[in-house]
Amino acid sequence: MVRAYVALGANLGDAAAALRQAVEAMSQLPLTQVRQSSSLYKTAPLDTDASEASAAPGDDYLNAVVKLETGLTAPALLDHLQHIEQQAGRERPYRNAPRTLDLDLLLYGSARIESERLTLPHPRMAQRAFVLVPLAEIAPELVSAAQLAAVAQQRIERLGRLAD
Ligand code: PH2
Ligand code: MG
Ligand code: MG
Repeated sequence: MVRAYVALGANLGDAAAALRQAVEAMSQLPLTQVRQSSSLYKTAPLDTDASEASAAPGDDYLNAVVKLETGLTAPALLDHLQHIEQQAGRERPYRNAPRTLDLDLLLYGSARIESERLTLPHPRMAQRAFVLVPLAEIAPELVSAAQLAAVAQQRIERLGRLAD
């Protein structure tokens, strides 16, 4: 079994319901258990590609991070996460478009992977308060004070429990 961390995000529709349903769906995956989930956070949208004609800045996101134990390989886990995104009605009209559900694999054990589909650890996780703050809540050993300080200007507000 491998310990993996997944970042959840949504900023379209009932985002809280989408994140809760995603945790439930991950708990139903083969060979996989959800060990811990962070609180639910409201966060400012980051890095939206405003150069796209159709790109609006979008609403605030809800974000969270969960810890999984899984016997799936990293590519198989990614396939399942993308399937859960599709079930939630995810469309990809342009990069960083507002989304009903985004599931990003952050870490898969100590794996370092650079393939066309998957880069691990997630290459942008260290720049994002919406990843580091919930990750630090459930895995404080993985996030340094310096990393948190580097993203301290990004708006993030803890709303409460994601799952019980
Ligand atoms: N996801 C993005 C782009 N920007 N901003 C916030 N606050 N939360 C996200 O999950 C997020 C984002 C691309 O996946
Ligand atoms: Mg993402
Ligand atoms: Mg994604």
